[in-house]
Amino acid sequence: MIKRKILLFLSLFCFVAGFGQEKIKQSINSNWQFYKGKLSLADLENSKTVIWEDVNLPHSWNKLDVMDDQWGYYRGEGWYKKTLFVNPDWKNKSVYLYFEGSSQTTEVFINGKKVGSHIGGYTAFSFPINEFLQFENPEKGNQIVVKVDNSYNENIPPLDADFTFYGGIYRDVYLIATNDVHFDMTNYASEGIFITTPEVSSTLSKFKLEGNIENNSKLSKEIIITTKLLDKNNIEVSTLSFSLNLNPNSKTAFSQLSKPIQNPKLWSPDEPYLYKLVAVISDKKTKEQLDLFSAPIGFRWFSFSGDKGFFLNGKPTKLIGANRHQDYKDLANALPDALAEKDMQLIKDMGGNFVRIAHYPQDPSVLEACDRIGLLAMVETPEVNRITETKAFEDNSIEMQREMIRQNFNHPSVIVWANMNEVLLRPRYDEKSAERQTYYKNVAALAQKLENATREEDPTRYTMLPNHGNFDLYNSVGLTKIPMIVGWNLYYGWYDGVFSGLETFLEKHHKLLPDKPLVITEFGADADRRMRADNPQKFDKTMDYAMLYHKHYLNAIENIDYVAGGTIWNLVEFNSEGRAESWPHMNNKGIISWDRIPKDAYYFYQARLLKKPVVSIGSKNWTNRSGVLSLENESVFYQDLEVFSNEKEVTLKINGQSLGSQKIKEGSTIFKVPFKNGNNFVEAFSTSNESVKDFASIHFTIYAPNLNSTKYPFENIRVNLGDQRQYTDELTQQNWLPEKAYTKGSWGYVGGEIYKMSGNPLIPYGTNKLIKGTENDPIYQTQREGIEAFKFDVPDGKYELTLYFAELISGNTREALAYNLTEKNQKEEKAFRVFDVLVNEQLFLENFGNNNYLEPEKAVDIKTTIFVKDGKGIQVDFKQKTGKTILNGIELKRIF
Ligand code: GCB
Ligand code: CA
Repeated sequence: MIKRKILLFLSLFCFVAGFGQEKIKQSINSNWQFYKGKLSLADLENSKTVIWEDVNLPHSWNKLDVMDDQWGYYRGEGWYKKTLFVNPDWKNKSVYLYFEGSSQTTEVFINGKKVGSHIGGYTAFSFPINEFLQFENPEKGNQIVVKVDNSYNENIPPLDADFTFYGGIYRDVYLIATNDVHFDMTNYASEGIFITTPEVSSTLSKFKLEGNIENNSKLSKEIIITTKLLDKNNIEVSTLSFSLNLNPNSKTAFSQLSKPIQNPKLWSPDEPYLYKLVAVISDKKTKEQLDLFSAPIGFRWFSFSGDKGFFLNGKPTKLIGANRHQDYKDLANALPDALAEKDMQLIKDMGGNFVRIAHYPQDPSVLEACDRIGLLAMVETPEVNRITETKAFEDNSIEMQREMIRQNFNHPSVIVWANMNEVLLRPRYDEKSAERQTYYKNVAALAQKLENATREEDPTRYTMLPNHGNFDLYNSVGLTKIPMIVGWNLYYGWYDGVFSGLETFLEKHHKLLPDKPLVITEFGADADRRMRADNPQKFDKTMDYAMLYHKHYLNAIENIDYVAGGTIWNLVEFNSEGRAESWPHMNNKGIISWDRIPKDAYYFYQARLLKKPVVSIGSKNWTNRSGVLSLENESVFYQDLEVFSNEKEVTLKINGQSLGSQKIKEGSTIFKVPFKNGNNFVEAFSTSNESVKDFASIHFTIYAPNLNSTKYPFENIRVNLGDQRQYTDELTQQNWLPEKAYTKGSWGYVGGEIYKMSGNPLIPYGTNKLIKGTENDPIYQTQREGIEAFKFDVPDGKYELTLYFAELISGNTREALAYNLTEKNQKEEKAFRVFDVLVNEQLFLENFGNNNYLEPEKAVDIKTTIFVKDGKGIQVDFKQKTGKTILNGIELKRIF
C-alpha cells in the first residue's frame, strides 16, 4: 500500500515536473505614471510641462468625479507610461503584451513606435511586441506608453446606458513570453484552444480540443501534442497524443477528440466538479517541451424549453440569481480580482445558481470563480438602449461578440451568449417617421448578424436578447424571433403598473410565443438604505417597498414552470453618473450596497433559496433608530422587525426576554418588538435548533410626545418636512423623523402642504432633482410649501436651531429617466418667493428667497442659538410676501 502511494506520488511528480515549459506570464501592474488630458507623443519627453502621477493598475481616472455635484465625468484621453524591464533571455522568445481590459479605446507605443490599438472597454486584447523591444541594453529597459480614451464614440457600444463609462486601464496587464512554437497567441486574445464536449452523459463523455499552433521560427518543426485529463485528485483519467508537422512561420490547425470517458463526474452548481485538462506541445526529436495549455473541464449538458424552463444534466432546474455590475465604492471599475470573486461568492451564498454578467464581459476572474464555485452564467456585449446605423458600429459590435466568445469559451459555467440590452428603449427619429421604421429594420439586421456570428462561433450554447417590457414592439421588430431565448427586463410595480402586471406579461409571452424559452433577465426596485417607511409606497425608495417587490417576483419566478429563471437587478448598487434621485449618481437596486453590505432582500433570498438552515434578523445594519411614543407613560416603543429564515419557526428575544415563537411563511415572519430607550440586544433563533441564530445591537432613541418629558428628556430632534419616511444620515448616524402637525406640548408644523414635483406621477414625495452641497439629498428634496409656523414646546434653556432649505422649483428640468416608463419630459416655471422668518417673534431672516439665499437646487442651512424663557417654547414663523413659504427640514439641539 505504502509502495503504491510512493509510486503514485512519483509518477505524479514526474508528470508535473515534466510539464516544464509553460508560457511565462508576468503582470506589469506596478509603477506606472499617469496623466489625465490630451498629449502628443512629443509632449511625453517634455517632463517639465507634463506632470505625471504615480499609479498602479488596475486604475481608473473616474473614481471621484462620478460622485460629485457636477453633472458629467471626465471622458477624454488618459496617458500611461512605464519602463518595461524585459528578461534578456526573452530575446529568443515570442513576447506578447496582454491587456485584460482598458476603457474604451487604447493605443500602445513601445520605444516611440506604435504597437497597435484596440476598440472597446470590456474585452481583452494582446499584441506581439518582439520587433519593438530592445534587449541590447537591459538596464535601459523599454519605454511603454499607452493612450486610453473614454470619449463618446458613436461607433463603439455602449452609446447610452444606465451605468458609468469609466476610463482607464482598469484590469490587469501582462507580459507573456513563449517559445517559438506555442498554442495560438493571436486569436482575439483567446487561449487559442477551444474545448467542447461533443458527447456528454453520466455514463460516457468525450471532450474535444480545437485550435492552432503557431511556429514563429524559420525552421519547420515536428511536434507531439499530448493531452491529459486529470480528475480532482490529479489522477490521470484519459490521455491522447498525436504528432503534427509545422511549416516555418506558420499557423497550423489541429483538433483532438478524446476516447470515451466512462462514468464521468458531472459539473453542476450543487457539485461543481472540475477536471483539469493539460495539453503539452513537445518537440518530436528532442522531446523538449515547448508549451503547455491548461483549462478546467466540466461535463454537463443543458437545454431550455418554451414550456418547461431549464434542464441541467437532464434535471429540471430553476435558474435564480443576479446581475452583476463591475464597479465598487471609491474604486470605480478598477477592482482587485478578489473583490470580483467575492461578488460571485455572494450570489452563491445567497443560494443562487445563476449570474447574468451584464451589460458587458467582465474580468476573467469572474467566470473562473463561476466554474469553481458552481454558478451558471450568461455573458453579453453592450449594445445598450440604441445603436448607430453605421458599418463601423456593426463591425465593432461583431468584433466584440467574437472577442467575448473566444476569450471566455473554455468556461463550463457559461451557458448563454447574449447581446444588446433593451435596444429599442431609446430609438432614433420621430415615432411616426419613415426613418424610425428603417431604424427598426437596421436594429433587427444587426441583431441577426450578431446572432449569426454567435452561432457560428459557438454552436454549443444558447443565444439571448434581453428586452424591456414593451412586448409588442420587440415582437413586431422581430427581436423575439432572432435569439434562441428571450430575456425580459420587467419592472411592474416599480416603473410601471402594479406587481400583478408581471404575471399578465408572462402569460402574454407564453400565449403568443409558446415555443420561445424566457428568462426574467431583470427585476428590482431601488432601496436607499437610509430610508424606511411604516407604509411603504411604490417608488418611495425605501428598503421596505423593495422587500414587497422582491417577495412578489420570487414567487412568480419559482411558481411559473415556463419561466426558465430570473436574475435580480442588481446584485450590487452601481454608479450611474447621470441619475439624480434620492442618492444622486447611484442606482440603488442592488440587494447589496456599493460597498458590499447586504440589504434585507439578500437575507430574504437566502431564506428562500438556501438548503442549509439560516436565521437572519432584518435591517441589522440599521443600528440607530428612533420613534415617537403616542403616550408619555409608555415605557417601550413597538416597532416591526422581520426575521428571515428557512426553518419552520423562529423565537425572538429582546434584552434577554423572549417574545415567543412565530411560524415562518415564505421565508420570513414579522415580530412586534418592544424597544427600550438606549441599547437593545435582539436575538433570533430557530425554535427547533437554537444553534441556528442571529443577533443585532440596536440603539433606540425614544421621543416622548411632549418635549418637557422628564422620563425621555430630548437632546436633539430632527424633522424632515414634506416627508413621511424615516431617514438616517450615513455620516452622523442621526435619524430624521417624518413630519407631523403641531399639537400642544409637542412639536410640529402649522399650515402648508407636502410639496410634490409636478409631471412625475411616480414620485410620492418631493422632487428627484440632485441637490448641490449635501449628501443628505432626501432632506432637501422634500419640503412643506405654504408653511405658516413650526413650533417646539420645549422647557426653558438654551437651544441651537437649524433651518434647512432648498429651492426645488428651479425651472431646470432634466431629460426624463429613460427607464422610467411613466416619466415624461416637461417644462417647469421657475418659482419666485420672498418671505420673512421670525424666531420667537424676532425677525431672523428678512426677505428670504430667490433673490438672496435660495439658489436653485442648492442646500442652504442656517443655524442660530436661542435662549427660551418664561415657558414660551420656540415658535418659528414664516411670513409670506411673494410666492409660497417653504421649509425642508428643521433641527433642534438642547445646549443646556
Ligand atoms: C433596465 C436596464 C438597466 C437599468 C435598469 C434600471 O431595464 O437594463 O441597465 O439599470 O433598468 O434600474 O432602471
Ligand atoms: Ca425635507
